[in-house]
Amino acid sequence: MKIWILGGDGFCGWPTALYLSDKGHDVTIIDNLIRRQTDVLLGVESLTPIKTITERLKIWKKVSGKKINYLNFNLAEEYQLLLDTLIKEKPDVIVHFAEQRSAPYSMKSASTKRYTVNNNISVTHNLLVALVESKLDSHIVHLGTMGVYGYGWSGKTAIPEGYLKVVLDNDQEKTKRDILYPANPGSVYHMTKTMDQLMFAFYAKNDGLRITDLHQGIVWGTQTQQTILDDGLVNRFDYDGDYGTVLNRFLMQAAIEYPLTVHGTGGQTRAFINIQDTVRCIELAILNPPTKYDRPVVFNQVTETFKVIDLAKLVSKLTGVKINLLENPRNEARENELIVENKKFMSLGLNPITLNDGLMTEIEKIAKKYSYRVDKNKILATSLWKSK
Ligand code: USQ
Repeated sequence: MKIWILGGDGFCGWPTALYLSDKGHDVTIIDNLIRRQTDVLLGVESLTPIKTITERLKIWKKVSGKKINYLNFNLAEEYQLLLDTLIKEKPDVIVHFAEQRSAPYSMKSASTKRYTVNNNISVTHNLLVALVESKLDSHIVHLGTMGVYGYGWSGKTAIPEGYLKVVLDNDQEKTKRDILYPANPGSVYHMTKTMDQLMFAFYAKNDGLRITDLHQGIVWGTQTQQTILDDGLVNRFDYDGDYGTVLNRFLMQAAIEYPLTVHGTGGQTRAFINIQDTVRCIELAILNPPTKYDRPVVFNQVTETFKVIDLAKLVSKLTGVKINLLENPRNEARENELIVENKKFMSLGLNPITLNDGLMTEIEKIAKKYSYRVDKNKILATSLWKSK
């Protein structure tokens, strides 16, 4: 298949591009490299030393004998170029990762809130409009987030995959409906992903666009079977207070014996998935597309749930590093339960990597190996949800 990866230079996009190329697909990355510029603005670097996109692609060609094409343009702003390129290239599938993905960064300032909304909403909408205009039938596979459901929920029934069965209570007939699970974003970033869902619902209904929305949990791990083939293919690893995600941050902190930065009590329960399962899920989604005029298909792309404090205890037990309970910079529930349905990917054959399988390898092969690159001044999370 001819597959575009929007945002294919990023943490999820890069290993996905390699995986799909390895499987024999004709892959094109479209990326304006903004994530690398944001690192420069924030004064941080990936823990792993990542090569330029041109070098990465050259190394991939040498290692695998396969070519990945690369286009640099701004999907939020260069609509005509997007439309012309679509008409010329006619991709079968478009995997859409091209969004600002950090919740703390999205809450940092008025400017980062506006950037996150302007970029994320415009990229998604431009893509949808361009597909309608081009009259192509490309399948969009979008990386959404578990955070669209919010974490205020606590109960005994699992969060369903996208849609909730309801009975309209103010209706004599007690009509049954399937509605999008009520959106409850916890940051400006998460809010943009809830807005994406509405745009998808509209364009699927009105224009018959075929859309899969993947509600992914927090990714941990770094390498995949393709990124380990050469040091120059290594995936990025964010550890800083804005882009680093909780478990990878704990792994890096353990490697340098920095007390684990638990926000609040650590009672927050979150859903997790290993990066190698992310790439497999994307492939499964590509191989199982919706048909025209179906509502968007939603998968919960998660394999395990944990409380933050339990992750910290696990890493602490493995490595002996201390735990530090910090004042929480976020506005989030101190404690929550979380049960999530993920039957769809399981029934398609996903055989998940669990935390027990990979934690020590991550600490030894990545966090310790590159620990000399850590800037300790960039570890604490400083973006506040509310000014003090
Ligand atoms: N946390 C800590 N200590 C840290 C970092 C985070 O206790 O050093 C806590 C946070 O307060 C939060 C939880 O860990 O309660 C998760 O934070 P995170 O930074 O790992 O994840 P989050 O901000 O939710 O966002 C990440 C990705 C985002 C993706 C999302 C999936 O950056 O792109 O959509 O995970 S989910 O969380 O399921 O919505």
